[in-house]
Amino acid sequence: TAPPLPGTADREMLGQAAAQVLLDNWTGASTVPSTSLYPHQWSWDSAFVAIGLRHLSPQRARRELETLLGAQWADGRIPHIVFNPAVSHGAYFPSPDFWRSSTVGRAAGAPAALETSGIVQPPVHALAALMVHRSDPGTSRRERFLERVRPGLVAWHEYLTGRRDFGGHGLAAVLHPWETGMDNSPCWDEPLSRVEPAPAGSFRRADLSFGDASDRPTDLDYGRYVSLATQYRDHGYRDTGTEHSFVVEDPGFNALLIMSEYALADIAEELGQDAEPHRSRARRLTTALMRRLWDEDAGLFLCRDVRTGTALPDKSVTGLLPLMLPELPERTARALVRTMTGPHFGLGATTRLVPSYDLRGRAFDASRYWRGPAWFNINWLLERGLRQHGMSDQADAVRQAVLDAAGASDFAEYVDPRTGKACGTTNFSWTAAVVLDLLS
Ligand code: 9WN
Repeated sequence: TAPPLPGTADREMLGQAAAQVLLDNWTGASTVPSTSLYPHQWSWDSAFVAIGLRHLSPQRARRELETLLGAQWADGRIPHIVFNPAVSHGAYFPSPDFWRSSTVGRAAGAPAALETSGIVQPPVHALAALMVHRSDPGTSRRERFLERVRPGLVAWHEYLTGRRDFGGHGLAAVLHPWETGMDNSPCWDEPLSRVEPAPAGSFRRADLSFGDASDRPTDLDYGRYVSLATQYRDHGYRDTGTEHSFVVEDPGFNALLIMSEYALADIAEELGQDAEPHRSRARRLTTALMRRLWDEDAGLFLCRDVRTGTALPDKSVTGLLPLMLPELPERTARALVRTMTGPHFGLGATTRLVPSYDLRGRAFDASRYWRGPAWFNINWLLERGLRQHGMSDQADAVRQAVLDAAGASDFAEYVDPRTGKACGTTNFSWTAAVVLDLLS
C-alpha cells in the first residue's frame, strides 16, 4: 500500500523548493554541493545530485556526470574535487595550490588542463549513470550516453579493485578519511591517532567562515587530514612503492562499489555486451565483504585497519550500508535491520532518521558532522536497502522522515538525529536531490 505522503500541496511545494536548490547550485556544467561552503564539484555529491536532477532535467543530469568524468585521471581514479577555475583559491581549503594535480599529479595521470584533488570518494557513479539513463532512455540512447561513460566507469572500478586492494582480499581500501565521505567518523580516531598533524598555523580553514565550529571537524582532525594529503601528494599520488600512514577498508565504500558493479552489469547488458564479469565481480566483492568486515557480535559491518590488521570497534552507519546489497545473506540483512532499529541507532524508537554513529557510542555528538548527525544521502541509501530486503513499512517511514526533515530544515547538510535540528549549511544539493527522487 502507498505510504502516506504530505498532502498534494505540500508535496508540490517541497518539490519546487528542492528543484530551486538544484537550479541555484548549478554552475553551467555541474552542481556545487553548497554555494558557500563547497563552491566546486565533489565526486559522490555529483552522483547523488544526478540521481535527483534526472527528474528535473535528464540532460543536466547526464552533463553532471560527464563533467566529473572529464576530470578522471589516466590511472582510473575519479578525483574527489574538480575545482572551478572561476572561484578564488581562498574560498575553499585545500585549494588547487595545495593539491597541485596538474603538475605533481601528472605522473599518476592527472589532467593537465584542469585542477582537481588527488584523492577519491565513494563510487556511486555507475549506479547514478544507470538511473540517469533509465529516466530518459530515448535521448540517452540517441546521445550514446552509456557508450560514452562506460569506459571511464570501468576504469574507475579497475583502479579501486586493483591498485587500491591494499589488504589483498579483494576489497578497495581508502587512504584518507576524506575518501570515505564520512570525514570525522569516530572509526578513524584510532588509525588517525598515529598520524603526526600538520602544525596549526601552517594552513587556514576556510570552512569555519561559513559554519558553526561545533558542527565541523576539530583543528586537530584538520591537522591530520592535511598531513596525510601532503604525504600522498609528495609521493606523486602514487599508490604503490610507498608506505601509507592510513589504510582502511570501509564497508560503506565497498557496498557502494558493489552496487555500482551491478549497475555496470546492467549498463553492459543495455549495450549488448557481456554483463557476467560485472555480476561475478559484485558477488566476489560481497563474499569478501562478508569474510573481512562482518561482525556477528556487533551486528553490523566494521571498518578494518589494514596496517594493523584489526577491526575498528566503533559502530558507524557505514557498517549498515551493505543492507543495499541484493545478494547479502538474508540472515545478515535481518541482523542489520535489528541493529538499525535497536538502541545503537534507534530507528523508529528514538530516531526517525538513521544517525551516522552509535547513539550509545563513546564519541557520539548529535551535531558534529559524521559523529552522530543524520545525513540525507545515507538515509536515502538505507531506504533502498530496507526496500531491497522487503521491509517496506520501515522504508516508507524513512522516506517520510527524509521528506519532513529536509523540508523543515531548509535542505540542511545534516540534522540532529533526535530533534531534526539543522546543522552545517542549508540549501545543500544532495539533500534536495534525494528529496526529488523520493517524491517521484
Ligand atoms: C571534504 C561536499 C563534501 C562531502 C563529504 C563531506 C564534506 C569535505 C569538507 O563535504 O567533506 O571532502 O570540506 O568537509 O564530509 O561527504 O562530499 O559536500
